[in-house]
Amino acid sequence: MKLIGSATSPYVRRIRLLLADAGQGYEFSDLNIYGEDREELRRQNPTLKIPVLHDGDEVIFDSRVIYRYLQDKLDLPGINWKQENLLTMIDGANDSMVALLLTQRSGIDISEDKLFYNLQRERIEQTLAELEKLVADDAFEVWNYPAMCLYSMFDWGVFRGLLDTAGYPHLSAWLAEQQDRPGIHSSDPRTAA
Ligand SMILES: N[C@@H](CCC(=O)N[C@@H](CS)C(=O)NCC(=O)O)C(=O)O
Repeated sequence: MKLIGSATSPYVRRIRLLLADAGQGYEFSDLNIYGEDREELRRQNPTLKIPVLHDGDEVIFDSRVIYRYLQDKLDLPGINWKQENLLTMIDGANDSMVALLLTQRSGIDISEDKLFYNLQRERIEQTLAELEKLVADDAFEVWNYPAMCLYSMFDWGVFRGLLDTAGYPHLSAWLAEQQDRPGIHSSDPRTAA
């Protein structure tokens, strides 16, 4: 198995955590998707996004689909409808944070009172407030795929300076409790930056 990604991507990290937890070995291709490895990304995925998983002749795009593929292949637990909604919330916050980061990197001031930035900020705040409540209610007690996605998203938001841990005491405490889970340290975006 080969995972095409980058050492800092939260969508790639969730799959790295999953593979580590399942004890599945794999080759990791760490691309600079906005720089020198752009051509390789074009060859890998027409949507120009990571992660991409290669397994023999199969090439799978998108972390959510990769999970479904690995679930079948490695006999992992299924995701129920409630958990699908958790993934949608986590992805909503994560996509908006990626959009804000790329806007910021384009030299645009994202603190301006503009519709697009306001909508992203509102989505991030709303989903994170809901996730904070769910963590307080022990909805993420089990270290499963939604928990790995939550960990990767929240830790990445903090790493990129888009989230303030002080506003999310339950999430922050939950994050600290997961430090010894398989793959957490080796996939830390801070060690790659
Ligand atoms: N829905 C996709 C999202 C993946 C995604 O947005 N990945 C980011 C890296 S963190 C990316 O490739 N961004 C490239 C771009 O937006 O141009 C998934 O779950 O795999």
